[in-house]
Amino acid sequence: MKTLKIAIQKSGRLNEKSVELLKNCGLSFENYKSSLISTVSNFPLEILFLRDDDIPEYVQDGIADLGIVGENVISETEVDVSYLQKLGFGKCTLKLAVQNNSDIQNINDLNGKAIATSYPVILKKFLDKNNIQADIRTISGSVEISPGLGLSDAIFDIVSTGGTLKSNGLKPFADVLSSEAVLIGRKGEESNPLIIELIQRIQSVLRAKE
Ligand code: PRT
Ligand code: ZN
Repeated sequence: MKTLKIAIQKSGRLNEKSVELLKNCGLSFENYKSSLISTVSNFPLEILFLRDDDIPEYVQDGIADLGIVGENVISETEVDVSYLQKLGFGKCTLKLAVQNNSDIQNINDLNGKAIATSYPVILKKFLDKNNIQADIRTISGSVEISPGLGLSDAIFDIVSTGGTLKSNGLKPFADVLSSEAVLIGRKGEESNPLIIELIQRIQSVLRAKE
């Protein structure tokens, strides 16, 4: 049977938990910081270590059969993949936030305002759905400093503890999307027995944690 490929984050917030999950599934593999690919010795599986942003497209295009990535990244890249299993880690919420002294109190106050984000696709959908016309400023990082610099009136960003917002003098006022790490697969491959076996192992690891 054809060896499966699973794409996980190379380094960052999801890397460690993704590796731990696969190891807890009884998969045996080397995890060198420098390697981009690792072969599992006791299951027909290869692990690809990638930037999280690339994982949805790799799975959609069939370069990887499976992937572990945040739901926020899947929504932002608008790929067509199947959601196989929520994994219970990497939990966060995409929120709108403003400076503590801002006049903006609810989403309708965003009309005509500038919002900084690294998630323009998700934000645009949310604003359109709520009939709000705002100027989306896409920046790739350090979104939290943009209101203080006068670059935006509000931000739309990932929040987990809220500590980063607080230390930048910001307060959240609307939750838009909650997210956690999920196992995704290429559409049409759901009946592959190796994928079914792997999902069963993952589910029993998750059940044992409950
Ligand atoms: O290098 P690569 O592109 O692979 O990684 P990355 O830098 O794009 O992503 P990374 O490793 O930061 O996050 C990977 C995934 O973890 C995200 O896509 C989310 O699904 C999930 N996740 C969970 C988070 C957070 N929690 C989180 N708190 N991603 C980012 N943050 C950041 C947030 O952007 C903000 O700057 O942490 C800050 C806020 O944290 P709090 O705790 O202060 O609220
Ligand atoms: Zn990324």
